[in-house]
Amino acid sequence: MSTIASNEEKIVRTNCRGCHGGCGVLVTVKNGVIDKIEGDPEFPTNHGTLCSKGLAFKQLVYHPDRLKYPMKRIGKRGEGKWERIGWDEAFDTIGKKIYNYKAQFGAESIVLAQGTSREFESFLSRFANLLGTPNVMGAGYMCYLSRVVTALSVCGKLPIVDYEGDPKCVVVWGNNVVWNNADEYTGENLMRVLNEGSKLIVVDPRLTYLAGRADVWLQLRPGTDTALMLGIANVIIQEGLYDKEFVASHVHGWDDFCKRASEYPLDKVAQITWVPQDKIVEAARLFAQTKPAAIQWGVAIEQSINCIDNDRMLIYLVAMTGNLDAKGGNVFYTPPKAQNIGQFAKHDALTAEQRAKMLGGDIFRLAARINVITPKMVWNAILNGEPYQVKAMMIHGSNPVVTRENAQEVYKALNAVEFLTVSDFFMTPTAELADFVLPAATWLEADYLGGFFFRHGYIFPRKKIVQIGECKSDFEMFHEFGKRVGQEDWEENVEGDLDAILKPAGLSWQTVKDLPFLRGPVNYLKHEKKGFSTPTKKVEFSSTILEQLNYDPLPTFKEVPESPVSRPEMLDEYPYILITGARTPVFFHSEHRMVPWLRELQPDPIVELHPETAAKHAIKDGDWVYIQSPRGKIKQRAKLTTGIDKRVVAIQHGWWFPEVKTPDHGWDISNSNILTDNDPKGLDAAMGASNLRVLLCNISRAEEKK
Ligand SMILES: Nc1nc2c(c(=O)[nH]1)N[C@H]1C(S)=C(S)[C@@H](COP(=O)(O)OP(=O)(O)OC[C@H]3O[C@@H](n4cnc5c(=O)[nH]c(N)nc54)[C@H](O)[C@@H]3O)O[C@H]1N2
Ligand SMILES: Nc1nc2c(c(=O)[nH]1)N[C@H]1C(S)=C(S)[C@@H](COP(=O)(O)OP(=O)(O)OC[C@H]3O[C@@H](n4cnc5c(=O)[nH]c(N)nc54)[C@H](O)[C@@H]3O)O[C@H]1N2
Ligand code: SF4
Ligand SMILES: [Mo]
Repeated sequence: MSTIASNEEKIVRTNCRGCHGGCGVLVTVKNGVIDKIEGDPEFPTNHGTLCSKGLAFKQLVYHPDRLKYPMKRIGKRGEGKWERIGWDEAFDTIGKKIYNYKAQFGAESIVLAQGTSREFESFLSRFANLLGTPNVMGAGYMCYLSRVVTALSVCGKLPIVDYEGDPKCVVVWGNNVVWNNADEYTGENLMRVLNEGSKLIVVDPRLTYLAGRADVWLQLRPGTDTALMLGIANVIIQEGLYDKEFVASHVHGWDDFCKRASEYPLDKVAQITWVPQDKIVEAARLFAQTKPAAIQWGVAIEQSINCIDNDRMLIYLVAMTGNLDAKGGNVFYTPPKAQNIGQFAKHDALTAEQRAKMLGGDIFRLAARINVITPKMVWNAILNGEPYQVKAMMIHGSNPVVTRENAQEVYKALNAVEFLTVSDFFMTPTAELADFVLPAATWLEADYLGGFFFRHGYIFPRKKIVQIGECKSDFEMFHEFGKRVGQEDWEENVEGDLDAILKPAGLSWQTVKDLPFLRGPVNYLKHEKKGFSTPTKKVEFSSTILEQLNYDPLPTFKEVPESPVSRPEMLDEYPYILITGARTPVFFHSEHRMVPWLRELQPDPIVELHPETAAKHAIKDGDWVYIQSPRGKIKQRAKLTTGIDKRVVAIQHGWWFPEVKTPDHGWDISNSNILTDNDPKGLDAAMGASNLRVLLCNISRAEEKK
């Protein structure tokens, strides 16, 4: 371990990126070593609060198992035999391989892959675009980018809850922001408005902390959100509670939308969703009659065949009640005048000819508009050569063997791909399959402009504090790979690239590096002057873009492919509805299982069961339980709770066991994605989103421990 040498004790003000990021921190550095990470009381997004992951991050930085230098595989795939190499050899060999694959098979034969939004996303996309591959695989097909492209299509931009504007009613729909601090949000801001008296409506099949303190909790049948949203819209329309002025001036397709909503009367919606009619009415009235009101949502409703219809229905509910871009509603923040991600990533550099080769681009046509592909298409291309052979994959910051649906197929495909590189902090089950493993720097080990692509209007400059081994930032890796394959657009060094991002604002890295944050101006109701950035300049309740792409211009509810209603014949064998992946505060997806302070808080994967359901199978609290779907079987440990319906089972995602020292690291023991499916017929037709949340399962008591 090497660190920047120093004898003094100093406190560095920076911001954390242990998850999606955005919490201001004060890092105490003693003799060049990080001693303590604390919340920054003066930071606008977290006001001194910090989560367990931020507090424990120094244990990740200095973990003895960190990857510290580049390595080349010397044995067979998955055998765990590695040889240390230098960066020059790594860049040279990988650069040459990529160059040759492009020359021989076309750039599309190379897939760039990443996980949830990492800071290097723009660098990775820039490398891909300049290389000429349209194939960048992330999580956007079922998470966040679905929100972005849907909003882009129906109202011009993704609207964010304006906590600063003090909403008086917040709807938290399938989201747990107080634990997850996802994307542009920190839960602390929701807590403030609630503590100041804001009303709360929660839509969640589980009794979360927020559901427990809600004025109205709608405990719906998982996967039926679209029906509930249409039902609520129908009540608001029938009772005349919508903003008539806004609708008259700023809505396209209102009449058609009202007709569609009228197909969801209360009795039908209650039957589909399990939510009693009076509760639906109560929620609709409270939301529509309290001003201002906002809707806070996240990924649970996107991991569904109804993905984009769920996203747009919530935008419509905000818009029809006059809360779109209104103070305290869901608003369009203006970022500082830096380059946006599309500009820096040089999306324009990808030729139409190459773009047309995007895997699944002709199938998931809305996703293709923002260069999002769905993993199933990549596995098909690797395993069956359809529509062409994918030869190489470069994975940065993702652990698809654990985090992507149908994990057995993912494992098979990553074993089969001809050339694989993985950049990570640790040797994950995915990294074990690589030809080259690259040691990545964490947020404490690199300079960067944090959050510049989020929609909260902030940029958080973040300075390098320590150097661990030979770790390099992914920014530097892409910069260097770019140069090695002859891309001329990169600046002299990464600092030059950051300068280029800041140039439109007349700033540079040196001028911003000591600032806690930059922020664009906050102003509301911009549509009153210039309308919305859609083809009709209105909020499109009937979407002209979706119509053009040959999808239903109006939202509709579809049963998820594996539910008691769509597959009643399965119920004998798989009687329960399974939801997967509700977050736990101490882990981020498949990360952090090796961090002692965090693992101590949660040593085992947890399956939530209603006590009566558990009793039927002779399962007691704390027992290991098998959970089985048509794809496979895993085990997790029972937690009995009356906060879940008797017909529903909830498991955690992201589990592998770093303490298992064989190269498989127990990736298939408790991995939720052994159970999930990726059959293209069940994916959202516009986005390619998979039904990670809702499927059918059975349970039984497992005798052994892990
Ligand atoms: N069943 C089920 N599966 C799910 C979900 C679910 O709800 N249910 N949720 C899904 C969602 S929403 C998402 S976004 C995906 C996330 O999927 P992933 O992004 O693949 O998940 P992570 O485990 O966060 O990240 C994988 C790896 O990135 C490494 N890493 C972290 N930061 C960096 C970095 O800066 N550089 C590099 N090189 N490596 C880094 C970590 O060490 C970790 O091994 O999971 C999805 N999977
Ligand atoms: N600590 C921590 N923070 C994280 C992450 C993490 O892994 N750990 N992951 C990050 C990522 S990439 C993401 S996408 C976000 C996700 O953050 P959120 O969007 O908040 O998602 P979840 O916590 O997965 O799910 C929220 C709630 O959805 C409920 N739910 C499940 N199925 C349904 C359904 O069918 N309908 C409705 N209405 N609700 C349902 C669950 O019970 C759960 O309480 O969190 C981010 N932040
Ligand atoms: S919520 Fe995320 S950014 Fe904030 S302290 Fe925790 S890990 Fe860091
Ligand atoms: Mo996500």
